[in-house]
Amino acid sequence: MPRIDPELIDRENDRRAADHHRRVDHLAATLERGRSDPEHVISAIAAFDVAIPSWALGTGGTRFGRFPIGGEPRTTEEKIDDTAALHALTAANPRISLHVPWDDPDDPAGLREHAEARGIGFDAVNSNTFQDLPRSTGDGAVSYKFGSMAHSDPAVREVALAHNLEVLQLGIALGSTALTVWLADGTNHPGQASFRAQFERVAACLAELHAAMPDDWTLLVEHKPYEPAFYASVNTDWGSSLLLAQHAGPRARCIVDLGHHLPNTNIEQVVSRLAMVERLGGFHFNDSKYGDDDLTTGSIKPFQLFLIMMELLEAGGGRLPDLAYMIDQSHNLKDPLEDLLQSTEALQIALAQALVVDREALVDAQDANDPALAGEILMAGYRTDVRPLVAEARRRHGGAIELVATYRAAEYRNLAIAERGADARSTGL
Ligand SMILES: [Mn+2]
Repeated sequence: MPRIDPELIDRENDRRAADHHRRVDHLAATLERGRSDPEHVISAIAAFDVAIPSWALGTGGTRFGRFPIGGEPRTTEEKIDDTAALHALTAANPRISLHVPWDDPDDPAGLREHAEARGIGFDAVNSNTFQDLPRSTGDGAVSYKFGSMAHSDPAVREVALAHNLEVLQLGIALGSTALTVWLADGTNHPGQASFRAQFERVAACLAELHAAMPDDWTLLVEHKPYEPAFYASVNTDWGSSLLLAQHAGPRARCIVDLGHHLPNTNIEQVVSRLAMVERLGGFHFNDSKYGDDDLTTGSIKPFQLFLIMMELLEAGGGRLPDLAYMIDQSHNLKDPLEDLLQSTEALQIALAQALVVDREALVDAQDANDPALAGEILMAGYRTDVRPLVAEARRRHGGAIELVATYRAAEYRNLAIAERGADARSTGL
């Protein structure tokens, strides 16, 4: 099994220690001259973690093609091994999120043991009712071609509900506490179906699913304006998502996928609204330039990510609320593990930037109707190079000061290719 040796991380950290500590001390002194406590920032970064999606550990693809990288995880067990490698480096990826039936474990207890032995737990489980696969549509008697929970045929809706209940049972066996419904329902043509009838069918189905959940579980709904439904998605925007969650029940909440908004949507404001009514369930982190939801978190709009962290800290009274934080990306060019390392670090950086903002001074400037001063205070946080504190938070928990360089020094990809083969292909997007 390929793994990241903690001693290798120590050696790599030792090589960088002198320079690293100089940078940490300098930044800490700068922050202390302001009103920030560097130790508070370090412990808040260390407390943050983000789940790894099982489907993003192999290369993704577009309709134009897919270019596998070699050594991709062939089984869910191997996906867990890759997650453990990421967690060893970041100290921030202790859970994996499975997607059924791309992951279809026949021995959940054995899988749970495999994960526990590597210090990995299970995040939200995800259902799939947008592909006709034996595990989701059964023997082929029904099809999701025209929808699942929104389908006009009650037999299809029943199969979709049954699949979700099966995923729920699997999640219970694995120790997960959340189910995310991947709802692709909608229409591609005006007049194809009634907006209202489709919405009401989905709402009814989600309410049934909610009623079947154990008390400590959360049902997560995720909106997406288009794709695969290119005319009208049933759960098209945060308003629709909120209505569905409210209808489903008190333990239903909304996922905000950063790539699932129409251009120029003020996502940080969406976050604020959903948090205000206590229906913000979590995130699928990624980034996008145009209409995709695949690019490295924080690689295109790092300022937006920072502003989202600002809203989360406000919602949590200065701390991050306890939500389902997950990365949801497709890695077409980079080594998927390197992309996930960069995404995890981008989240840690955005959070640290938000943490060093002088929030009391910001509120005073807001109350004094002084937008220039408010901007000065906000940008002082955003423009602080917080990377030394982020690296220090990782180092103190056994992680790497430099993520990608340490990953490369470990030659993890070569080890994975040697064990799994150059043509090993992962299931997923
Ligand atoms: Mn998503």
